[in-house]
Amino acid sequence: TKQQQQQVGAGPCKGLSKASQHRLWPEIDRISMEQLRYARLGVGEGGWQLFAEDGEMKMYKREEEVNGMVVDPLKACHVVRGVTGHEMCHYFFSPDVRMDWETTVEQMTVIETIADDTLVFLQVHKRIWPASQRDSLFWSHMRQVPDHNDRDGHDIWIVCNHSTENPGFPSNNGKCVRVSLTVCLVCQTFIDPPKEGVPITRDDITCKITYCSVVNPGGWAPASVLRAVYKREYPKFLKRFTAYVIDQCKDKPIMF
Ligand code: 18C
Repeated sequence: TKQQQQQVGAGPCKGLSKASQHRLWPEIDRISMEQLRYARLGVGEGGWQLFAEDGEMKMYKREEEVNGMVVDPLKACHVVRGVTGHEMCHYFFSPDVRMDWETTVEQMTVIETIADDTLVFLQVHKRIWPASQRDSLFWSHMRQVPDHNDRDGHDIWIVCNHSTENPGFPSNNGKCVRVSLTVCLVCQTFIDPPKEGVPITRDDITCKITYCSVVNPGGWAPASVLRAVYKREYPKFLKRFTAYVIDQCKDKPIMF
């Protein structure tokens, strides 16, 4: 029964998302958990090459092409102090703050609210000369998952974004070429052992993040321009986004 389902939960999901009744749910659940496993694999194997580094931020890519289009998978690792994984994921997911940190987007619309933790976005991206302008349509799902390797029971938070289709918003009608994307942000919170009777402060918190992304440009774009955009935009995004979250959180109570 529905009640039993809610009690036992479904798979690795702690509670059952309201999105579980939706036609996209099997795909959302499967891709999110696949992305979680993929994010947690190291970069030691699989031919990852380091292409950008800044303090504790490290970005790796694998050069890949599909039908002559660059689709280089990216994997980035970073350590951010003073914020939790829940906070990181909250600001990455929330449409309310998207335009405050996202610099590749010209226009953002939530076209469907599947549940509080699951939305469908349509985004029009900034145009890069000489290529056509791009847009993207994707579901975005946020979830807390238990970390079985962590005795202290610190959970992992994930946001997964994955392209989808919607008959009301067909691709390539008009000026934009639709990109397809699979992106995930996986965050783990570490807390320094608190001293007796002393409350945990932001100085005791460290967040380890992994960001993975594969974007297919959806139509021809010059490989050299694309790789140059990639090399500039991903480090810019991760630095700007993490600084934004630190700044937003600093005077707020900790959201564990
Ligand atoms: O993950 C990020 N943001 C999320 C919320 O917005 C979401 C979005 C993913 C963006 C996918 C990229 C879409 C293509 C955009 C076109 C490029 C615009 C650049 C404008 C520069 C001023 O998951 C953070 C995203 C971080 C930045 C991503 C850069 C990706 C570059 C890939 C290029 C592929 C498109 C090719 C366009 C033609 C270029 C010659």
